[in-house]
Amino acid sequence: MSLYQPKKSDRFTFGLWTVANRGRDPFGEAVREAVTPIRAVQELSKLGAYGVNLHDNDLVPIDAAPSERTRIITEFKKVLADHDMKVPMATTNLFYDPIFKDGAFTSNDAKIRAYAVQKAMRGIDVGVELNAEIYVFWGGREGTEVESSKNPVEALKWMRECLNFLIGYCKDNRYPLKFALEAKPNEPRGDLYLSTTGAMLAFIETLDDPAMVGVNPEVAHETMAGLNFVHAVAQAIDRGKLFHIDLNGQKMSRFDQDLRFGSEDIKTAFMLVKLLEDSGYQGSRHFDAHPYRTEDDAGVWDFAAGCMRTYLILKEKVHRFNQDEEIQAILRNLTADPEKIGSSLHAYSKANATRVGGLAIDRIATGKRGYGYEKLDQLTMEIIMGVR
Ligand code: DIG
Ligand code: MN
Ligand code: MN
Repeated sequence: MSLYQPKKSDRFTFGLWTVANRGRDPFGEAVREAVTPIRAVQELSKLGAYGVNLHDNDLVPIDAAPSERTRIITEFKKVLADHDMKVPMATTNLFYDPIFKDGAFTSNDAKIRAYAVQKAMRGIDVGVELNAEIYVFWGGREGTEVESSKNPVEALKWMRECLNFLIGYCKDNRYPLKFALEAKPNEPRGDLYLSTTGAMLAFIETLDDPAMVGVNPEVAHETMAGLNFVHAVAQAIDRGKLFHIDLNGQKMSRFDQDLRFGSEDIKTAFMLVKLLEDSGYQGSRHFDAHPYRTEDDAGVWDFAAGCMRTYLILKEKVHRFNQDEEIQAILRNLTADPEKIGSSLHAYSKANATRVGGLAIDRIATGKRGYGYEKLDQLTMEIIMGVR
């Protein structure tokens, strides 16, 4: 087996909507036939994926009769079992249907908020039936174009009450799900509420059961806003809230491109894989991306294979980085603290205050220190470029 051949233990997953993407965009018609959920399971299993994820309507049409719903889910569960594929994450499509055009959980219309909660309850039922562990909420329509249309504080209260209602629904039914909130700064709305992972982390603490709720950061979404995605993920890890992640590629300050993982900023992709692997992240390596509009059916599977292969190549480079003695010696020297000054900052005490307050630190000499970052970054780049 090749070093870069995906294995089930790598926990690579794809949304059904990724390989089923037909290449439609705001300026062009679909260019590919849709890949059915069953074919997605079959083909992704062949490529070595661990599982697929889905919005409710990726599998069950929004107007399906209960008998049709049952038939579809039963058939899908069999295909999953036949191909040893899991459904670690599920979510609700609260953004495609016209009813949500001014929001779902933050709609001005209580009937629409109620319909969104009803649809999410049914979606949660499907997710639990498929043994999902994580339920993602991405508020694609939770935002504004006309700021005067909605009091933003009221909108956040509506978002909170809908999520609290669904937390209650899961607890009442003893569903073992955890929620993961996904931020995005804009698109398809002019501005989206709770636009960054950091904003979501603060919002989670205002919910009825914060422990049940984490985040699902997406590479493209923080990058669109010009933010450092690795730092966003680090903050989630620091809070024990990285419940899921959406991996893809993105050029800074553009529309949401959802490109193949690693296809753009390779250094960020490397540092992200390093953070996930070094931190011991145990969740899905989930790709929320889609093939270029230029691609035919063969290109769809090139896309899927490329996402996983790039992750594994970068994972092997992280191992090289961590084993590279020259790099590790530089890193050790950077944090060297022979006088154990750092330990005095771990917690306040009169003794530590006396010690820290009494330290004679030569500001001028210390300010002259060179950090050797040019060499460190060159060595890092040489690992990424494959010459170390
Ligand atoms: C878009 O980035 C969103 C939707 O595709 C879905 O709700 C979520 C799941 O990863 N990501
Ligand atoms: Mn996206
Ligand atoms: Mn996403």
